[in-house]
Amino acid sequence: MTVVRAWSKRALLSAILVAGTLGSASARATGVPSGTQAAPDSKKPAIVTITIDQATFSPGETTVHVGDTIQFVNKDAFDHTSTGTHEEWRVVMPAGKSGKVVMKKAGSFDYYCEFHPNMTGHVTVKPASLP
Ligand SMILES: [Cu+2]
Repeated sequence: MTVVRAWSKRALLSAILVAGTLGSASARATGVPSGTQAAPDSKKPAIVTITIDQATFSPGETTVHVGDTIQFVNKDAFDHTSTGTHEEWRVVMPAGKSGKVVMKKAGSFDYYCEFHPNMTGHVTVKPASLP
């Protein structure tokens, strides 16, 4: 009786040790990939498209991050510009063409078209570190 009881205790102990080893190994395996992937993805610059159709910027309200590019695609048969209200940028889009601007400063910016001053839009530029 005492011999059997001693063996079963040892078997139980080794089962706990195996379970403990497996547990820590799987935790380590899942921890490494998520830590190395998350950081570069969140800082990758993006290209955001704003379409101009029938003398309207769409969407009229856009949020990007510092370093992102805004591409204005002019679908109209006449020229437009995207000009910052305080001349932070100026992009000319001939009929059917597109133009790009890289957002370098964080802030809140209104813009308009120099040929059609009632065409307006707004861009919020967040610091690159913020989500
Ligand atoms: Cu215009």
